[in-house]
Amino acid sequence: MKEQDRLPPNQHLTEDFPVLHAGNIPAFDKATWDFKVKGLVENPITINYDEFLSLPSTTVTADFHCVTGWTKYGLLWHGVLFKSLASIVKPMAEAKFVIVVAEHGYTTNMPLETAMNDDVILAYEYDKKPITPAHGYPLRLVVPKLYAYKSAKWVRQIVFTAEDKKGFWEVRGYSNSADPWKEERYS
Ligand SMILES: Nc1nc2c(c(=O)[nH]1)N[C@H]1C(S)=C(S)[C@@H](COP(=O)(O)O)O[C@H]1N2
Ligand SMILES: [Mo]
Repeated sequence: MKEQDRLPPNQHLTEDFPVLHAGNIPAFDKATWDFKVKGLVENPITINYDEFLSLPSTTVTADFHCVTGWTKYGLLWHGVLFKSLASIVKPMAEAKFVIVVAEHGYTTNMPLETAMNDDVILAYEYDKKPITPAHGYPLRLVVPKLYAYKSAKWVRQIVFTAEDKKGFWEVRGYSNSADPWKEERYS
């Protein structure tokens, strides 16, 4: 793809990697940290950080689009694909949405079908190093095809549901569908 074709409408390119979030960067205590996948799944799991790191992992290179207007090209993430996590927990037929729960009660939501996309990853490394705390260490979701408020930092739970439930920015007026190519910024 040509460079200019990679930029969604009314976005501008940034070289650095801005840090953007509500609230404070949460502390990480490996002794108490856990990760849960629950709701409408056959095999709910609660695992610790070492167990998460031992899951089959892969690398995703993807552009990143913030709804406030900046885009960064070619971010290199390493972690566990959402779809490989789904193959472990086995979503029930009734599961149609996922609610992503992060520290401090930040949440975001999307159709299960969207989360199952090949490039949706629960990442613990950025640029071949552990993600920095400001960018979501120890674990963040990355949903490259949607505006970055869907890419929750400091993730602790994934909940599979039958009904959609708007997350932190979605209830504050940002688009529920968040497609940068359709410029779905506000609802
Ligand atoms: N937990 C949490 N995750 C979050 C946010 C937040 O406020 N809290 N902000 C989102 C928004 S609006 C953006 S643009 C990206 C920014 O990611 P970055 O700080 O790594 O660039 O994080 C997203 N994930
Ligand atoms: Mo954002």
